[in-house]
Amino acid sequence: MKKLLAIVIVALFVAPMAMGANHVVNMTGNTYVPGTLTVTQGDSVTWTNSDAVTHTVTDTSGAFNSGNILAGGSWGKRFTVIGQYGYKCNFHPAMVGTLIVTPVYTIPSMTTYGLALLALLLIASTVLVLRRKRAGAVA
Ligand SMILES: [Cu+2]
Repeated sequence: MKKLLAIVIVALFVAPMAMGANHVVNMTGNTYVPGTLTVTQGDSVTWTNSDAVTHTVTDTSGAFNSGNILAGGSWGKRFTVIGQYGYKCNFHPAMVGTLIVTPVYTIPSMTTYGLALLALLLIASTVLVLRRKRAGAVA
């Protein structure tokens, strides 16, 4: 029973982070599009350089730095730490963007997370019923 509970807890809290979505920020006309992007903890973001000049994705507080992203190139990173990140291009001071990483636990709708919870509860209760039947505890 304790083992099952541990599996359920790990599945609920680790699985959503492991299944992070992918987002794309386009660099075009010396602008990040979208300029502000909100993602969920564990998601990945890929910056794609559609310009004919080199850009960077450089966090203003030093949390990350892409290095040079050549024309047509791209750079990606997975974000696991919650927060608001202001970033800029080292070559174009007016080229700025914001990335907001929100906690994985605040998904407000019955989407994948809710369905996974329902499935796990169903499995857990089925296992419990089967165990009781085997033990002869069910009248
Ligand atoms: Cu640039």
